[in-house]
Amino acid sequence: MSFEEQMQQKVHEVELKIQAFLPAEEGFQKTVFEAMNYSVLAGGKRLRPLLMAETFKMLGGTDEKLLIPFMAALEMIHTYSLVHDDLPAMDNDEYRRGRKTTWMTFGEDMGILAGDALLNFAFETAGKAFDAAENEEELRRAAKALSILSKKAGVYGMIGGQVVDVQLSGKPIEKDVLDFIYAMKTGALIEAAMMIGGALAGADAQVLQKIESIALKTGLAFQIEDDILDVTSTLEVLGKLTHSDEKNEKTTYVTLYGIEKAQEEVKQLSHEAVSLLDELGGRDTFLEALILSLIHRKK
Ligand code: GRG
Repeated sequence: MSFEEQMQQKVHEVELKIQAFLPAEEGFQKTVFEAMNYSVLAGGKRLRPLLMAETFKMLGGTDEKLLIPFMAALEMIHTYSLVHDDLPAMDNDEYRRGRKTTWMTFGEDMGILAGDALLNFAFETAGKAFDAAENEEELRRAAKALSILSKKAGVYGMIGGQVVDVQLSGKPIEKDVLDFIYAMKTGALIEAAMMIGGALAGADAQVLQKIESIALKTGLAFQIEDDILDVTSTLEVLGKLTHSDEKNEKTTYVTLYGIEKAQEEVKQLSHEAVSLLDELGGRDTFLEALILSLIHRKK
């Protein structure tokens, strides 16, 4: 099977796993359930749950009962971040994942509430891993995974990065501050994905630290490619309007260095990530191919 065929199959399997945790659209608060499902089911690349599952496998994990709730939880947190990022007070975007953004479809109030709801529901979902745990060791691994998830999604992770990003929109930014924003805003959830996969497979602190560095490089490369696609792609391919960074007067790797140099940086960071992965036994794994495939992604 080619990499693309394997990828398609794996994404389909991830979709089914996530769907199983989504709320039924019923009750007086039905609208918020519809808005949550609308945004999650719009179909993203599912990169974070995929990275989680592939890191888990690479490190010898087999029993997926703790892993699956965390895969769904992380995709819910990622989706909430997109729903809020698209709001008028943030990037004010009209399209996401090939359809109208959640706030455009359900109103700004429901956009805010659906994002809040997804964040909270993510932790309810992750909690299901504790119900599935059958012994002390599994409970310990689930607790480690939960602590990674909460930290990386919060003020010392994704939200922290978003705060600096929002505050500095329209202002010139030095490279070190831009790197901070990228590491936190985008890198943190990629780190969460791979570290949780590792923690659930029973990786020790030293291995988790190495995974964090691999994920950081992968996350930085991913965000720089996102900058490039924002100026080179189209709404049809990307599923969201392009030139969003220009509209929001954001400093990016493209505005600082130009497309070619930014692309070189993506390559460099991805290859560094892969050589660190090899040290952990990741040579010729699907995970390695996945990280490298992001260099030339189209969306
Ligand atoms: C707390 C009010 C409030 C808002 C939070 C934290 C936050 C808003 C937004 C996070 C920042 C953000 C959206 C970073 C961008 C990271 C990024 C490149 C996202 C796109 O990820 P893809 O390409 O998306 O994996 P798909 O749709 O494929 O899942």
